[in-house]
Amino acid sequence: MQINSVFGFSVCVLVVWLPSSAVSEDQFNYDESLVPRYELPDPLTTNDGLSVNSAEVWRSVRRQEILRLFEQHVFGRLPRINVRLRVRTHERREIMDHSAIREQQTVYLTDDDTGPSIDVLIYTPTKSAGPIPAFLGLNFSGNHTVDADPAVRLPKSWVRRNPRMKTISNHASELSRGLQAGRWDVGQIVSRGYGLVTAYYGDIDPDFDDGFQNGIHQLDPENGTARADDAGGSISAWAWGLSRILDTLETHSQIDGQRVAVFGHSRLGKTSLWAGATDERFRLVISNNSGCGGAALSRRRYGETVKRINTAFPHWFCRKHWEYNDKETSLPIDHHQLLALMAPRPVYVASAQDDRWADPYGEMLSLYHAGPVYALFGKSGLRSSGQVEIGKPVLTDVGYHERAGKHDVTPYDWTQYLNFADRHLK
Ligand code: GTR
Repeated sequence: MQINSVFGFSVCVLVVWLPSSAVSEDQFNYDESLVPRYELPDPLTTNDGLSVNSAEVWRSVRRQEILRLFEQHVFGRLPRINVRLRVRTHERREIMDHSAIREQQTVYLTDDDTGPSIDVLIYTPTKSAGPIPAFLGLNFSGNHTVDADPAVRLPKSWVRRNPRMKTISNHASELSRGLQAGRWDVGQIVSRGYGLVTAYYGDIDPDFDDGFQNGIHQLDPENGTARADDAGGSISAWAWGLSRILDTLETHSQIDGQRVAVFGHSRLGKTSLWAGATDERFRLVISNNSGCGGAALSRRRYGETVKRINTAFPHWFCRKHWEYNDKETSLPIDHHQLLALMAPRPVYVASAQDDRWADPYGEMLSLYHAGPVYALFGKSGLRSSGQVEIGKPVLTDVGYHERAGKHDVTPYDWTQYLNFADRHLK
């Protein structure tokens, strides 16, 4: 498949959001006319060069191959940790004028309360006829940043020092209560009949390069041995954690564990995609502004590049992924195949217009090129590879929108996810 830039003009937007490490923007390309010509690996040709022409062959052969290629060359394997989960509920109370129930639980990963554990925050509508579908997503700064109520527990695990989060040490601050509530539209989600489940990603694996010693890595039998090239990085650890939370939702009294959508923003959008790929129990998968290493096509080298992401965040991917710094064309996969791993389940990709760093058009093209795999199942992907109008969502068996504004999660985004979920989960 030969792909050329579709624009004859230059798009020069240099407003990017680079929270974690300063970088000079002019090293990166934001000009569509300078996107290199590239050829995407065909999702429907096996490693041996055979054409895949049935859903059956996709499932039994090609899907396994692509999953393995992502394990070997991008994210690394999920940790091989066997756990017996224990759930303790600390709170179950009606909130929001009795319209919703909030639960706080701790999921213990060992028999000992002092071992690694994940605090989970759950919202469900007070009134529902039978088990309901739910969204599950990790949060960046602690459950207390999602909900300002002082009854919400502060994380005990490491948090990033961040003036915006009002933290001056690596401990959660009381002052950061509710600071990210705007990203979690609990009112809208619950009033439309869905549950919302979230947990702090640092409870699973603190987001810094510590040589994989902390979080759930403490439980990894491979820990202490020479690190394999395909050993999973933090994204694999976070994805593993999402699956463990899903395990607990399968026995939740109000949530239907068979209708859980996995959601994530930015690095956690890369994570929701990897969780959706590795765990087919997730019935719907949502990537919000996931960019490089998530929905975006690496070969486009638009905005963030493989080299930049591996350099700034060496712990996110497997070691083998570093070999593709400035060598994207040598990757045996590209990220349209990650999206194809969701098929035939519905997948939604959302971009933001000012989020050039994440390559909005590359995210959309990636979804478009996953289409042939959906077609094998008689499902429709995106119908055109042309740019989608800002603020005009496209909903088929996959969903896409580009919202005006910056890298973020807004009530507008949630409205689209709910509309999509109404079609596919209700
Ligand atoms: C950026 C990173 C992006 C994105 C973002 C985030 O610094 O370059 O890939 O993941 O962080 O997760 O906040």
